[in-house]
Amino acid sequence: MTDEQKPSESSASHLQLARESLRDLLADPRVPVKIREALADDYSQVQGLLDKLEHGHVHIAVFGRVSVGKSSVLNALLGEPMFSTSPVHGETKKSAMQSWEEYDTGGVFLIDTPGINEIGGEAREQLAKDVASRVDLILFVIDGDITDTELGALRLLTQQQRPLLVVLNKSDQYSGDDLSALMTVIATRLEGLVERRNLVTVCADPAAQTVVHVSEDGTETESRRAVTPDVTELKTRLWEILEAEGQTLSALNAGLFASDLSDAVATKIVALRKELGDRVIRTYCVSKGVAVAINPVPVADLFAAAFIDGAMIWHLSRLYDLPVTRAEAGSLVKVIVTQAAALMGTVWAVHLVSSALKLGSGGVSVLATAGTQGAVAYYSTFVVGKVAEKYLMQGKSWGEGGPKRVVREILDSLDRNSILEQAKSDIRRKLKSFK
Ligand SMILES: Nc1nc2c(ncn2[C@@H]2O[C@H](COP(=O)(O)OP(=O)(O)OP(=O)(O)O)[C@@H](O)[C@H]2O)c(=O)[nH]1
Ligand SMILES: [Mg+2]
Repeated sequence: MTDEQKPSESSASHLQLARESLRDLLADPRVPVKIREALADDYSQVQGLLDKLEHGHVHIAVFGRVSVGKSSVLNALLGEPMFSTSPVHGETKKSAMQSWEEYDTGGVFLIDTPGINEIGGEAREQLAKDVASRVDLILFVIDGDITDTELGALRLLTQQQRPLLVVLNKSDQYSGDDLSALMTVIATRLEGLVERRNLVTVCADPAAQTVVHVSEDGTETESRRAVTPDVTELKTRLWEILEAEGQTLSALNAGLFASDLSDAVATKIVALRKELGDRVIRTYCVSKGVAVAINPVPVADLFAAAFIDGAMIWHLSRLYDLPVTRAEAGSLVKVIVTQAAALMGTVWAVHLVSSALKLGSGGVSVLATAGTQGAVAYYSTFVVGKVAEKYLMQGKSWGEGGPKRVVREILDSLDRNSILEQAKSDIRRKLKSFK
């Protein structure tokens, strides 16, 4: 194994890992459809990069304002009009790819993209990131002095650590002197951003020239003569880069992509667990609230409460891949409830008073107090759920301050009144659905 092969192999194994973990997540039925779709996109990108790595493919994409001649530049490189061009802005609507056969070792692909004008700052930023994270080399096409918008986009793209060439197209529109003056200005603006040797001029689709013929009798006729495109400077620089870095380009890119991706997926998983956890907690809160509201026996209320809380923790622990037994879940409930009871005496007291009220009276007052008691039960399950979630998030640990600190932090972070309001409306809705 030579040293040059190493980066490509470690990128490949990174990607392989990323692919496997994504595939597992995609197969997990607990993952909601939306997130699964988002992961499916990542998955197909990883798959694409793996294929690319395996075959040593290099992807080169054009980027730039509408009508600067992006598609024309690619056609000139290909020597064939493979991409559609037009004087009308916005001709290219979506990305498309063609193999560049001229580069003998093969495996080099040219990718056309739509112009960047039509989209706003944030969308442009996203597009820049997407393009740059997938391709190995960027051709940033301009057709005159570089604008502020272009400089902004260019800055975003150069952050991505990919080789980038700035291609000044339509050189036929300038006289020799004007062109060199223009190049000097552009090179100055690009200082610190793009190396001078990575700024090239081309004329991808020059306008036809008018030729005047003077015949022997002095009559003049005009004809139009097609001018051949010239992309030599670009081709030369591209080949230099491909010769020097060829295979490692895609390996480097894949490595960067894999590390970005694992961060992105980790963030998604955390968010996903949080979202699912919230849903689990709320479901149990409603069950307990309803059970307590409709159950006329207070002792049974409390029994149902502990049972439901235990089931919730059992369910949450599976979500966090740190499964607990029923017994462990039960003792966790005890720990949390003891701490919470000490810290929020009043609510617990209300719960008990309310239970007592329900026992002592009948008829209308049963209904009136049942709702309140249900809401309090809902709230207590909410607290237990949030505390248990924190314990699981910390890898089944209370951390330094023990359970007391965690319970206090959760209690401080909750807006009790709005949760009680939520509880009442959730319980009311559920009770209506029974009728
Ligand atoms: N004079 C001159 N015109 C050119 C040159 N290259 C492209 N054009 C013209 O510029 C216009 C736009 O070219 P396209 O290649 O479609 O530009 P694009 O950047 O792909 O445009 P969108 O896909 O709309 O973003 C066409 O009319 C081309 O003929 C050139 O080197 N010189
Ligand atoms: Mg185009």
